[in-house]
Amino acid sequence: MQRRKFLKNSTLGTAGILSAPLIASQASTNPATYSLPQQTTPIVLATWDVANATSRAWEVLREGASSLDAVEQGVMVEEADESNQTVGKGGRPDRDGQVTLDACIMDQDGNCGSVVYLRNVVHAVSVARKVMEETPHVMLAGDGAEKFAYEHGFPKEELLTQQSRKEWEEWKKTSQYKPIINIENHDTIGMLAIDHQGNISGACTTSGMAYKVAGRIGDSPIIGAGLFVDNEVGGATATGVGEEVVRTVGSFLIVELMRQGKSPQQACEIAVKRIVDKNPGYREFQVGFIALNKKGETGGYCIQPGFNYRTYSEEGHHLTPAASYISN
Ligand code: SD4
Repeated sequence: MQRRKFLKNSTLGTAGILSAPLIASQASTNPATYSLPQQTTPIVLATWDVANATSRAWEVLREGASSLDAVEQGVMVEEADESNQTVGKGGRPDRDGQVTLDACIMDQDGNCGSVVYLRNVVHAVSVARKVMEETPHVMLAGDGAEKFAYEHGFPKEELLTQQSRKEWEEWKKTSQYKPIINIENHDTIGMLAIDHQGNISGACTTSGMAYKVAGRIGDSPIIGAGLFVDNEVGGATATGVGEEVVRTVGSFLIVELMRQGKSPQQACEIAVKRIVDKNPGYREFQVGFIALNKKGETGGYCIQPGFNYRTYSEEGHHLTPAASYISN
């Protein structure tokens, strides 16, 4: 914020002294000017078709609250929705029948918080926010994260629903006791928003890969991999096979590409191609990214067809089918 104010002031400050063409040429060559938003119309976008979540985030933004409040409250909708079996309550368990949640959140000042392997607490994203705001740490895991959640008033709750238990019991009959890596099994919610002040925040929350090996952590709670925000540039978040996203530090990569002048769409495409180029097995799994820049431009791209993302702005609600590396 400080830096943005400084840049803004210095641009305005020089306007009276310098001739207009010189200002224009500075604007096109100085990457720092990228941080000056053309507009601060609020917008929210999220991985997959999560209309209830983006509607909630939009309501929060419209009331004038921060993008941080919007992304937290938006993804909480999916955490509470038992019918979404890849997030929060109702999430599919690991191969031993335990539902374990991973989540992270990042604000406009670069503050971030994360929880991994959290059990018995529905709103992992809110625990992550508490880690960010009330501890000097970024990440809490397992029993420590759970204890921290109770200490901060979060209720203990059974996360394994009858439906997810039934499916897990079916899976055990035929499985080779391996985690499933398929392309249908992805509805992790990653959400990015800009508020009226032009500030960007993001959140990402998941129950991880269904029937994973107990203890496995994916990309979703890893800052830089499943989510990254730099308020001078933009934000990005991921869904899909977390191992592949971690290997490329995908969300950080996208934000850095945007810093270098790529559009959110171009940056997502380059990050997916990086995964494809480094991975002969890319036809076997899905990875998708969405991104947002300071101007409110958005983008999304994935390996396999079938990925889409929801946006909500003053223009209304849109479901955008993302282009993919492998065509239909
Ligand atoms: C993970 N990225 O744990 C998550 C999985 C996912 O919908 O996207 N699920 O690897």
